[in-house]
Amino acid sequence: MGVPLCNANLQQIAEAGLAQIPQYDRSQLKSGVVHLGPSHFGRGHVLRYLDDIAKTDPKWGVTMVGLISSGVRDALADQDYLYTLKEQDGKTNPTRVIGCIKDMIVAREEPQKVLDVLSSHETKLVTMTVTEKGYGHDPKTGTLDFDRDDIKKCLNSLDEPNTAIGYLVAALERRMNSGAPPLTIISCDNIEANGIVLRNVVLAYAAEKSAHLRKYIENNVAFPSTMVDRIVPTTTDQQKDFSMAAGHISDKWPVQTEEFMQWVIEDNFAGEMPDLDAVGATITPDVNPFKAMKMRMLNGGHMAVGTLGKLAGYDRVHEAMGNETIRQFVSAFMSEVSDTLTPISNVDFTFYKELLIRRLENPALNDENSRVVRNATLSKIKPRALDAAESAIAKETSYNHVAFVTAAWIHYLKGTDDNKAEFDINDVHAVESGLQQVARNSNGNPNPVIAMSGAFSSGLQSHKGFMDTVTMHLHNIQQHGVVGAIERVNQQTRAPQVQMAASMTYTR
Ligand code: CS2
Repeated sequence: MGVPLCNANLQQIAEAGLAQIPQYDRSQLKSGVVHLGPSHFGRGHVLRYLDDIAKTDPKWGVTMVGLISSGVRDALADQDYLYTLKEQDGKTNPTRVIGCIKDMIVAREEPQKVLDVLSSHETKLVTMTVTEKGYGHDPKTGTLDFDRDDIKKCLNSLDEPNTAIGYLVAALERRMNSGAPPLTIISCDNIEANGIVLRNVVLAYAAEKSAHLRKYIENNVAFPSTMVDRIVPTTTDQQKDFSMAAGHISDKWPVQTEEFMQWVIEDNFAGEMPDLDAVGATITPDVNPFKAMKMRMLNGGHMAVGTLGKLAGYDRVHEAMGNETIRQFVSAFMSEVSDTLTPISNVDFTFYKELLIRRLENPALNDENSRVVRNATLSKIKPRALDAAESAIAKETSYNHVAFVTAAWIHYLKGTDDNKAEFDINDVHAVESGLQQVARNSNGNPNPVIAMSGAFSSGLQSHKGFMDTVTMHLHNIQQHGVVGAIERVNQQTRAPQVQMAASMTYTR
């Protein structure tokens, strides 16, 4: 057993050189921020920024709210809500104790307490990492999905919410009635136009309560859009056990991440805000170009390496990147999709690509291919690949690599790799809807999967060039295996000049 993580042991932890401890007096923390969703990403990214904020201003301490599961709360409650964050660049791997969580509540157990903190006048900022599903929206329209069971249930008992959106609206009503200060609610989930989606669903939900509440929200609450970036793999049980061993800090739920982090936030706030700019966030009038860049190059790159890697028999992202054929393809894929992007001043997409390749190669992250392609049918193939194909068609640039990833995804759905080993495709929708079976039966014809998946626009489905290219690649993958098929693509593409950027920035 190592040194148990708790307030009383912080000094000992620092003196033994085990981790950097909070450089502020935790007893002075107030709860200016409520964070919804104790996900790995939330704890590895948003809370890391807020921990820096707490150093200079203790009023921005955090109350963490989990909706259903009590797992993280149970783990952290025994350790005064402290946890360790390992920021692994592959060489030094510094560990930092994050101290900014003041309290943690599980909504299913203490719903009133959640409403109390969300409507407290001390709360000025809400941040959210509740995953795409947590918004209750229809991804096709970006508006509240009144047909969803959880939303229906919530709307049937407006004062006893059971969804993130229901809690927000119930709390905003209380804030309206008690004359609370304005509130900023920041979505930190990786969905397109996240601020707009959040505003849409909150306003639609509020309108079911009263037009007056809707108006109040329009006038007093801001929903900035954001681009968030940091690779935060899921902590494995092995890592948890390892952290409990002698010579370490005993932390029941540590988080491991990389050195790089980025948070671009739309300059759209209501009332008082922590100085996020001072701790490295970028505040900008328009986040959309940053979001598109990250979604298509990084998340699209993840989609590529995860799909191709798994088919080639690799479980880990860095292992797949260690295969030169796959690495060259991923690099060329990123270059191809960068041609579809709107230029951003001071940003060099080639430097950005080089940095991304280095991040994906980081062995210390040990990230899983199955994580980066998880639920691809519903939430990944469209924003990470097909949107780039549509832009490429419109701009008359190349879509060859995107078509290859599309074909590889169709093949991946079958759940058998090039060595004939079966694997779990980690895509609930594809399994439950029968799409996986359709892929297995379709014998080299991509059309049945494309038609059934719901991810392709009619324009893309009727684009002969794109569809023929997908069909050709699918044929090659089946015929030569994924690596053999990639070799054919790489031969047609000039060898990418990947010269690694030395620093963690990619600006000019
Ligand atoms: C990954 C992301 O699962 C995925 O879709 O691509 O979680 C990725 O690690 C983050 O967006 C990085 O910021």
